[in-house]
Amino acid sequence: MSEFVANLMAEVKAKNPNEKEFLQAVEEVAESIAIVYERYPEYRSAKILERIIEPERVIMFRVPWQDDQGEIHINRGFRIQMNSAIGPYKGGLRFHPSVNLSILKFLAFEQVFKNSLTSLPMGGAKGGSDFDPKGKSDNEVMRFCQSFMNELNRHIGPNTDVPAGDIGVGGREIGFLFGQYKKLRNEFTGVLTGKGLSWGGSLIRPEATGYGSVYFASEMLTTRNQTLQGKTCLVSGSGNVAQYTVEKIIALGGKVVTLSDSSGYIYDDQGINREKLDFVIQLKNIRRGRIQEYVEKYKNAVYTPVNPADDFNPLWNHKADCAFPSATQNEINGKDAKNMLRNGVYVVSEGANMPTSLEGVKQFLDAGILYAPGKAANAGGVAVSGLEMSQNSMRLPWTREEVDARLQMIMKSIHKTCVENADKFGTPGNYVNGANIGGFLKVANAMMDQGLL
Ligand code: NDP
Ligand code: 2IT
Repeated sequence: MSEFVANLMAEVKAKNPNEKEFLQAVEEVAESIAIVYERYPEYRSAKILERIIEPERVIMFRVPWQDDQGEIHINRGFRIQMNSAIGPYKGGLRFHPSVNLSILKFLAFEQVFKNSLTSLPMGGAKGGSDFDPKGKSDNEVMRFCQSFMNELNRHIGPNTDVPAGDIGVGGREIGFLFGQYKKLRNEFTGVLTGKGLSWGGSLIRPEATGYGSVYFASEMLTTRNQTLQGKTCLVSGSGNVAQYTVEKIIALGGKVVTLSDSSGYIYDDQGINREKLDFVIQLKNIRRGRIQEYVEKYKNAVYTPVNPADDFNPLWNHKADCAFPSATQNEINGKDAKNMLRNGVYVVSEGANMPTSLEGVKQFLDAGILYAPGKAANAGGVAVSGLEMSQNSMRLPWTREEVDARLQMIMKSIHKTCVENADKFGTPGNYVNGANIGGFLKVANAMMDQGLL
């Protein structure tokens, strides 16, 4: 660790004790920005990174709601408005019992760089609640979303802050949130993305993160004159990102052998084909069941429960060429990374945000594999959110083909930005530096132009 990073981290740690995910995200970026500061001392004296680390605004609020039996529950709601240098705040909402300030600050911090990489005018934000949608009825989820929006509505708007989905927030939740915003404000505007198609949503938004992550992997493979055709792929998660990652890998001729949820994973040596994927989509999105049910239907597949307290995750210990972690943060630790490399994995495209621990990242970088950090590889989701905002402003929907073509163009351009910046700053092939520096420079220049804020 350089002296600059050590000093910076000591300060950030003192100010934000116990925020381990946030500290992890900052440390990973700081290592890259140290290189920029050396070459361009004007950013250092303007303390651009130090300013980006401090959120512009943190909003924390009470979310009371009543369950179907009439019992009252109180959850905590958050919105972290991290940076608005290049556009309105933009980023998802996460509903999961693990949600806390550290997790949302890490996500909002990452979002600043990711949104900048898309080349669209979007600042960075994240929000959510420790509410657990699992096992709740549609009516309970609706009452929760309405209560959440009762407070959030006063902090957001189509030109101020535009939330979207993340873990636990999909089309159903965005619908309830949008309905309540419209009722409270008496405005039909593009205040949220991921909306339904008949009320302002964009084609390809549900697919965008997964498709984008696979497009990014294909771009990385192109640098070695290869394609996904015939490649064996490990995918984790079984939610929105994982589902469309599998769909695109199948379409490009790859073979997916794993999927997971927070209880365990399935390994299907014959590969997850279109029919099996449809079963998973029905299982997870409609019946809201567990991935374990996959092996009751497809007898050749094996289910293994996973205990997050164990020192490695067996999902990452299978022979494969590519890995698409698409569940949650820190799902790949140092030991998992070692297992992956030993099993032949040489392409990692992060659909999830920060799925790899710092130790794991170091191993991927040292091994010189094609490793794309989440802020580059999963930027397709927010990019198509940006395209949804454009369509809302124009009041004109684009076709599926048009949005998909733009998504592909954006993923190509992010890849190019990463490669060029990695080269320019003396670390060729290092997509972590490439993404961090590429995302940083645009925000930094906007902040320099706009004065000390
Ligand atoms: P979903 O809620 O649709 O799915 C999440 C999946 O991850 C589920 O299979 C879930 O299992 C699993 N999961 C969640 N928490 C944990 C945990 N603590 N341990 C193990 N597994 C877990 O969310 P998304 O697919 O939208 O999000 C997945 C990842 O992608 C997240 O990191 C998110 O931040 C990131 N992302 C999402 C984008 C989007 O557009 N939706 C855009 C960019 C990144 P279970 O069913 O058991 O909860
Ligand atoms: O992490 C992410 O980029 C998202 N959850 C999507 C954010 C968005 O505004 O579409």
